[in-house]
Amino acid sequence: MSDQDQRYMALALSLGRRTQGACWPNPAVGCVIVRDGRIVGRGWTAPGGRPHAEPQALAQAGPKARGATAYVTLEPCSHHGQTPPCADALIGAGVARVVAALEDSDPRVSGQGFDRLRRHGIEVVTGVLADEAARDHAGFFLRTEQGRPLVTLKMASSFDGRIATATGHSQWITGPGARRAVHAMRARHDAVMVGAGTARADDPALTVRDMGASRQPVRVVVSRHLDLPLLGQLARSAAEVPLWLCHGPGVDSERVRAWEGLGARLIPCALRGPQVDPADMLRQLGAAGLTRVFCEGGGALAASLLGDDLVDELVGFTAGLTIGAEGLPAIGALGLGRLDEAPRFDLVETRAIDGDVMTRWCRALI
Ligand code: AOF
Ligand code: ZN
Repeated sequence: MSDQDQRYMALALSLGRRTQGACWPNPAVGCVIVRDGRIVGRGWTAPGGRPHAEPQALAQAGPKARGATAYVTLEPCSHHGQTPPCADALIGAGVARVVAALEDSDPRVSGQGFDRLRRHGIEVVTGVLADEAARDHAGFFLRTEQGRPLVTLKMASSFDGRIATATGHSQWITGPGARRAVHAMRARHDAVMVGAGTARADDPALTVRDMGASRQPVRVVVSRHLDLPLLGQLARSAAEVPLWLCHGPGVDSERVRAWEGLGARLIPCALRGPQVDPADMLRQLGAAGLTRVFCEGGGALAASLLGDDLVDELVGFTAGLTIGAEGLPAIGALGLGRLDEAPRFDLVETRAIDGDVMTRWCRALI
């Protein structure tokens, strides 16, 4: 694998990321077409998931695609869906070589896209920047292979890991720069999720603001009893921005009707103990098409996801203040006896944002 292949694949990956959060259940793929050392086409999966990346890059390249190399972050598709197979588009355009990062995990494709290209005499190289691509497409792979979306758990806390004082005062712990970074992260996920306690305490809108987002993430609220304020920000905006409510069995039918009347989608989930079962809930969100979920707390929901090993990425914003032991902890009880039972993550990024520090940690996925 040459340096040049890696450079063009890095560009294809960055193009693909442009629609992360806006094309679920499809993966956000990037494509670059290079002929004689010049980039002649760039494409990425369109918001909503179609058209796919390759036909857009090919359209830009026009006749220059003949004899060119196409760099794609995922195996070109081979199935007839709502659009014709991308493998056929590459063959038809006369591309000589396809460099892909990873094989597609969708059973309609997995390996058949590569086979088709090779059968038509196209040289196929795979595995270029595969680790980076696996991170970018992790939500898509988790959904197709395990039936659940990727979960990013975010917390904005004091130096001592608290998210509010004992009286519930929480605005604001981190500064405006960190809050802007949170909005940018929301935009790169298919859905933003909070527990009922946070929805009641903060009355959040959970929308992406001032980012020029092409699509708002779905708002997911987890509420065992569906006891959420019908006059809050979530209720007011339920007709415009999707609001999905995950609740337990036997909830009051009046509440169900009221929320449905406001435009919310109700998702009944199984219970585990007194709580909504996090694994069942994520399975249902996966079945509904979500590939990337950004969980913003609170402590009880965070603990239930962590306790079941359902968190793939942690994002922390830490502010330089201390709130003390009586403050509200960012993560509820995990009931651990030994440290080796604690879910552990690898540090992948640290950044100072104004006066706060952002850290990002990943579960090893590959
Ligand atoms: C590509 N390029 O840019 C994307 C691909 O529902 P459909 O027909 O649009 O197909 C969705 C599947 O296509 C999806 O599950 C994945 O296998 C592939 N996505 N493939 O060649 C793209 N987004
Ligand atoms: Zn395709």
